[in-house]
Amino acid sequence: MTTTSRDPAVLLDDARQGSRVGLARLLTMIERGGAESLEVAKLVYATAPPYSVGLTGAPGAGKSTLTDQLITTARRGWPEVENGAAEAIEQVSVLAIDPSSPFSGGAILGDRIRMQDHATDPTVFIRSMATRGHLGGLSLAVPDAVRLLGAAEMPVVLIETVGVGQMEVEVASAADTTVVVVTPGWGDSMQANKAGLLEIADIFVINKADRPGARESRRDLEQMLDLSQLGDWRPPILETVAQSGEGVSELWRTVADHRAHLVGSGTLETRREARLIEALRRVLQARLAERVEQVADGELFQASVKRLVARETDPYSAAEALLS
Ligand SMILES: Nc1nc2c(ncn2[C@@H]2O[C@H](COP(=O)(O)OP(=O)(O)OP(=O)(O)O)[C@@H](O)[C@H]2O)c(=O)[nH]1
Ligand SMILES: [Mg+2]
Repeated sequence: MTTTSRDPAVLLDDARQGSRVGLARLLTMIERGGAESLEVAKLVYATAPPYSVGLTGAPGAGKSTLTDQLITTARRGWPEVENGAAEAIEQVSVLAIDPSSPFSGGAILGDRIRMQDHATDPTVFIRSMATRGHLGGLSLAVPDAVRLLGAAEMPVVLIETVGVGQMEVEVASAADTTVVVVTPGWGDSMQANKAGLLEIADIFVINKADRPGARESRRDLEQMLDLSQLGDWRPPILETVAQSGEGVSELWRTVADHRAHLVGSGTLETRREARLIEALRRVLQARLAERVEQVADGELFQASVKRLVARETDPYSAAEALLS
């Protein structure tokens, strides 16, 4: 299928009919920001979001290897769980987020993502993503991208974020189910705690469970959970060996459990509403920041500065005057 249009509505139609080129183009528009991305946003926020699963954790914890395994498992569908029926999943998409990299669209795919097995699978869509000009940065670009994938009729989106900074926490917590990946060893779970990952975790995975120290990690995590304020869902702690696939079906089943829990308790809706509120606040903040820059470039601003220097006004009164 050849997609030559730059019209987001046409591209989205193409994407719905399976055009990867159309989908990739729309994602690039979102990354770049600008007028086109606003057109994309208008389209994608008019459709229901897909189910999103975030995987986050320290560099090298095995997130990509695990994601790779989860693609295969997820394609088998949602398993039947308590309060949740089995459901087919026709397509799975993956967003690999790298906040530190200005490149995207494949540049990092080679070394950072170990999902080559799926590269030619038409039911799997994999894309790495970084910000370029998106207003509000990744914390807005990623939710937009997730909505886009949903609008393109992908029911499940896996989001891998590299690193453990504030941005990663924000991106990871924008998923419906957040999986925090740690590796055996006391340091890792402490790190996760310090980085604020404990608060956002719905599920813990101790990956590389083939290495010594998994039991100690589990104990540390249990202790930390005992000390934290938990709601009606206590994050389960699972062990996986991503390389061999051990524990991956169990992990997917636990994601399905969490999903059924969110749906059953009504929390899915309230969480999604909270994220929309957050998105709206971020856009407002970014817009107001732009407005401040515009005002600061203007003549009235210069005049205010002169009056300040001449001790004829104070910054507060001057700001009030500039705003009105
Ligand atoms: N022993 C062992 N090694 C693993 C396991 N899972 C992944 N690895 C290895 O750990 C290394 C890092 O795996 P990745 O999947 O790239 O880790 P990542 O968390 O995606 O890394 P970044 O994206 O760079 O943060 C690779 O060499 C994997 O083969 C596991 O369960 N056991
Ligand atoms: Mg990775």
